[in-house]
Amino acid sequence: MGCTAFSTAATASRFSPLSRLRPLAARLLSFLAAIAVADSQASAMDKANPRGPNIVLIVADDLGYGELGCYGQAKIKTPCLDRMAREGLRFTQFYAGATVCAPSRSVLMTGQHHGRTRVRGNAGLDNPTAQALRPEDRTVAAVLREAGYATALIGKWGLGDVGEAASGLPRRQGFDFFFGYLNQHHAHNHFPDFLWRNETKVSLPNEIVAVGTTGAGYATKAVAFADDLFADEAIRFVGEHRDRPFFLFWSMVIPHANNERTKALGDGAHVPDYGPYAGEDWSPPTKGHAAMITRLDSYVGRLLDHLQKLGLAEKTLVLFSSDNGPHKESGHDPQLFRPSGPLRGYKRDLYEGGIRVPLIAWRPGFVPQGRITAHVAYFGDFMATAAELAGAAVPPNTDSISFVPALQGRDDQQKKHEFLYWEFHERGFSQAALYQGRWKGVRLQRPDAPLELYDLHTDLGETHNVATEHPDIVAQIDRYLKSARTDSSDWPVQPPPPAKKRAQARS
Ligand SMILES: [Ca+2]
Repeated sequence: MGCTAFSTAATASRFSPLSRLRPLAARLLSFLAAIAVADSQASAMDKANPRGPNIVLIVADDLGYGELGCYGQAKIKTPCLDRMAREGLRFTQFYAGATVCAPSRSVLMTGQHHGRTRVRGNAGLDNPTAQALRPEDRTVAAVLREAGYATALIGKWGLGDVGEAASGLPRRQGFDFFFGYLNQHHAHNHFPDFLWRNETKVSLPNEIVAVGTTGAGYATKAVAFADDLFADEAIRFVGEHRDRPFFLFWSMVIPHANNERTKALGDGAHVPDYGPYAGEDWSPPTKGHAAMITRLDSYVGRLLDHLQKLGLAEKTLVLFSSDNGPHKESGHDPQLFRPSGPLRGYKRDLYEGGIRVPLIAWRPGFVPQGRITAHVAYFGDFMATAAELAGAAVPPNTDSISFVPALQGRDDQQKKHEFLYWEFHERGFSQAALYQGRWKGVRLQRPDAPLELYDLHTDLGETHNVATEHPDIVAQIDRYLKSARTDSSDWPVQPPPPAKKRAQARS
């Protein structure tokens, strides 16, 4: 299983005299070269391309911090993303907007943290308007469109739907074009019998057993794999817009589980084939889960290769991330892959495993090659980053710091967050905050629960609660948690539900 080089710069460097120098000297020269790149591009606006670079934001669904080779994964093969990291920049402390889908994507779109963004949870079918952006919300897609970008969303949305939630439809929220799933229950099904092209239903040749009315269910005749279609659309969109700045939000639905198929058949990892895992002595869903991630990896390779062939690589910033931590809902063996890497927890946890995710950045000549940054950033920072690159203003009332300096290897000039914030409304109201990139406060299920405190610098796995040893830091985080959020009538602070109802809080 291979993946060809995407970047001409990277290809050249492997054969340059530099590569034959002793490692220390090579590292020094690389460092000096990175400084030269940064100096020559002190402004984020690309002088050769004053309209701003193209931006492709790829977000996987429920991909864990430890599920890529470049983040330590040993069993699942991700050669293209590993190469993307070698040719670009890898963030070690980057966070999703939330520990589940909808609020994470709301943070990503609005640049407001979880306590202030519109959609703060997976609302489900009972209250669709609570999961819809409104006309007064200003998304990063709208900002980029007004700056002259062609904008497209391909894949899963989850922040608006036809009917009561129509205010949040992608084309009312800044996207010129949409192809994919509006409803995230529908998006559980990787072989759906329809998708949306803008506001029109497009029939697919898959035949399904429907579960509910959203399009969710599972296929009995599986022909068209949705993420394959998304890859084709992404490639097409990039080619058609090669002559103007474009923003593509490619929102994959793998490796999310098909929860309905898990319940019915015990296997929520329905893929066209098991790829390199067909011969492994693993259960079908375990093979399927690994195959989903390797398939995802190949899509990214295809895109980067395509950008290279079109001559767009140097004009296009590609970011790859995930919307929350890994799930364990396909019937697969989560222990086999250690999907959170060294972190504690999974999706739906406010511990690091639920919210810390990969971020890889790639743009030859702009993002220095082969670097790692410890800059602490999160989904909400994409707004200010994209706005800076496009030469646009950041909307007021956001919680967003551009990470362009970090992208260019200028970490010493990078502004930092004092706090990052998350909350979670299932199983009672929980909150978490990260102070100074180091001190992690977690309060579970009740607003009056004691605050847990972890020192991520010495205890990445959050195994030792040091709250009693640092009452001053606890008090500081406690004050922040009480003041960080705004009230939302759609998302009131509630005590934990009775135990028997907790199992139903799923989406
Ligand atoms: Ca997700």
